[in-house]
Amino acid sequence: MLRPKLGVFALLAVLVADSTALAQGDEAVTYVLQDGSYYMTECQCCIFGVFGPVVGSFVLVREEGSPGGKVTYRVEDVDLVVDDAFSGDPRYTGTGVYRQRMQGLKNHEMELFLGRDGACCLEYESGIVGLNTELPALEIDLRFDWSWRSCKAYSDLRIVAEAGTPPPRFRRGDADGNGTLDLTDPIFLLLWLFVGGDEPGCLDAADSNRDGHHDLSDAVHLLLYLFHGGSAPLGPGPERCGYAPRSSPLGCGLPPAC
Ligand SMILES: [Ca+2]
Ligand SMILES: [Ca+2]
Repeated sequence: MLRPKLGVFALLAVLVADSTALAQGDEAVTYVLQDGSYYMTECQCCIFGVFGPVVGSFVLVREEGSPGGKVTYRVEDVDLVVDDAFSGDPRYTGTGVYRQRMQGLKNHEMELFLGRDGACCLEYESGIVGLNTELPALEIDLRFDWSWRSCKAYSDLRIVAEAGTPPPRFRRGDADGNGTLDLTDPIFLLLWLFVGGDEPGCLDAADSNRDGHHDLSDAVHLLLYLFHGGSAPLGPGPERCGYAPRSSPLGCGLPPAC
């Protein structure tokens, strides 16, 4: 497993861009993670770990009247998925705070309160780090220290983000796009594949076994999951709408109800 010196990353917070592109007043601006974002866990005596690119989005909402030359943003709707099938493509959701100091010594900091797969809550912090350029692409490294038995352990989250439109969210396996997984989904798939039925609006969602194409095995996979205790569709899973952990050539032209 790749194990870079994480202490270095904690010092590498850089904010690039034009401050006018960030949220003003109560305006909410969606930020989308870009290439270079990743998530990693490390543990001095553990045999497990997670390392992978991370995708997703969050929303910045500027708060008025921030004291001390700081500009404070609420970080809302954090929704991140790590591309790490070994540990089940873990998903992190939550909220946080982001602060900039634009006068005197320029610096910034971010705190995120994240839950993994619906659990609550891990506190990731960047600490106060130098802000050596202007806005709006956001690059910042956050860290969460924890322990496992007598081992020191930590998780690092590197966020590289720009304002933009997030990728579509869906539930994998929701072939008919009605927002839930049930018997109608394998039926929809079978009708499409073999009887000339309607094509799924979100082809990636219809690839229930995430092998990159559609065939009978997708319908069988869904039936086994729904009625025979089979494995759940991989990220984004069937429970909540979310992002696919990696881009798919299938695409999702018409995101389903979420
Ligand atoms: Ca459905
Ligand atoms: Ca498939």
